Amino acid sequence: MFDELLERLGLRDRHPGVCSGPWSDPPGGEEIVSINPSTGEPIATVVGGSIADYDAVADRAVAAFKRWRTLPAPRRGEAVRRIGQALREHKDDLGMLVTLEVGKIRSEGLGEVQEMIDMADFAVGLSRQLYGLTIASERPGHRMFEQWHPIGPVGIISAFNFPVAVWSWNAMVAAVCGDSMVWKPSPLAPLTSVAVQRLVNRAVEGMGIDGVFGLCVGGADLGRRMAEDDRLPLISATGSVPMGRAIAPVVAARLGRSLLELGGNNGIIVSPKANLDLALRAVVFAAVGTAGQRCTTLRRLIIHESIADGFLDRLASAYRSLRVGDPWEDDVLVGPLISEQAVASMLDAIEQAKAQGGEVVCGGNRLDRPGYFVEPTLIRANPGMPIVRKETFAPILFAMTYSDLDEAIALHNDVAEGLSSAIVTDDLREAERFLSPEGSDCGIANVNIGTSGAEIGGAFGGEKATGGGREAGSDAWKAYMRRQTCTVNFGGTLPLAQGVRFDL
Ligand code: UN1
Repeated sequence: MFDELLERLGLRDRHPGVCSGPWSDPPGGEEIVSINPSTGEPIATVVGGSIADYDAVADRAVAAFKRWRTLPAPRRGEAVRRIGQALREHKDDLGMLVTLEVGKIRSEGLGEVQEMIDMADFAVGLSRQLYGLTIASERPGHRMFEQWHPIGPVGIISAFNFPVAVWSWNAMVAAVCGDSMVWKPSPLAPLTSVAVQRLVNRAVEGMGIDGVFGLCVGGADLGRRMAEDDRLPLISATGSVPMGRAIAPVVAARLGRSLLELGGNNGIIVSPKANLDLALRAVVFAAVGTAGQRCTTLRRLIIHESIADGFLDRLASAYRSLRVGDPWEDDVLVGPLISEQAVASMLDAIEQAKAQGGEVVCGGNRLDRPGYFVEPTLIRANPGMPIVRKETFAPILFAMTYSDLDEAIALHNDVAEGLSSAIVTDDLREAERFLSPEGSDCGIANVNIGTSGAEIGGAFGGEKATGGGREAGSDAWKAYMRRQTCTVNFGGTLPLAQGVRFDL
């Protein structure tokens, strides 16, 4: 079944992972084995790029940029429209490949591709809406305005958990903005990136835009090279906080721009005025969806003391009823973790939680079967436990109680990251307080929904250790362009701003 899937997507074993129009075959980097996390067995090998291969892709991105930036944005939108169409046509297969390579359940694998399609549609519309402002000049006979120009080749570093959607957040927007790009996908998900690159190549064939969409599969050394590379004025990186801490200073040292979307330690406040049926569903999806491997995954439940015991009982029975297993099976809601290392770090975090006084309410174990399966785990904790402040990329939910809303908000904000947040309440004043300047300090703040599963139309990202970047919708496109403020004097004199006189 899987062999046919790979064949339909044109993926062969030892597939090259370097492309900027034509594939480099074979590239000179390390061989990266794609592992099926549901079995622990290899699916296929992708040959990554050496630094020299990367340099060639980046050079081609520079050359392509010089042409691409002169093409009118709506015509660049046409290339993106074709890519969206190709994704529609291959949604089923690509979604299945996501399931196979990173273990997302079937509907989430398909959802990931739908997110790419939505991004393409959004970017096509955006290609006619890259608006600048006209500004009232204080000088007579002058017109002042701003315009947005393409910034240059963009480096895109993506993570395993949204192996292709996060590329599309960046690539679809960067493309209509007039930027070329070099993509370094996660070495844990090389096959999906190769499959996407093949679809892109075919979609834009004949448009003469080779080099606009570049791919170079590789590891951290390649990421470092990209961060140092003056040819890439913008590095957009999604991944862990330590990854961001490694990349950002290197980009900053060359005064480049970085757009960071890093970790989260996301919380939800469940008020005594909540609809608890809704709260239960919101909490379970946010905490265990994608096996707890979203940057927006719910990691901290902050629940009012008056309802905590009853709610946690219901939550524990919901956890026990979840089917964990092969992600392509229909009734499975929780697939595997991505790797052996991910399992080890989850089990280690559970041990630390116990040692620090946490009480495991349910879960806590690895499943006794091949692959990287674990039980979603609910732990009663207190806010003083150091492990609660650490993002463990696994389905562990720490439950803590509060007595008044201000205390809950303070507790909620008392972590390094500031990505996503939510409150469940039917009380308007509580909800608005959570959304006020004294409320959640996160880039995403929700009422009566969970922390994960954002739509692409909004700007996505977070504050503090999450890195401050915004991707996808709203005006996130501005990060992919350079702003130019222009003043034109159409009078015959030269009045100066601020009333300065400089008479010759
Ligand atoms: C991530 O995990 O890096 O809001 C992104 C969500 C998804 C994106 C998560 N749309 O959960």
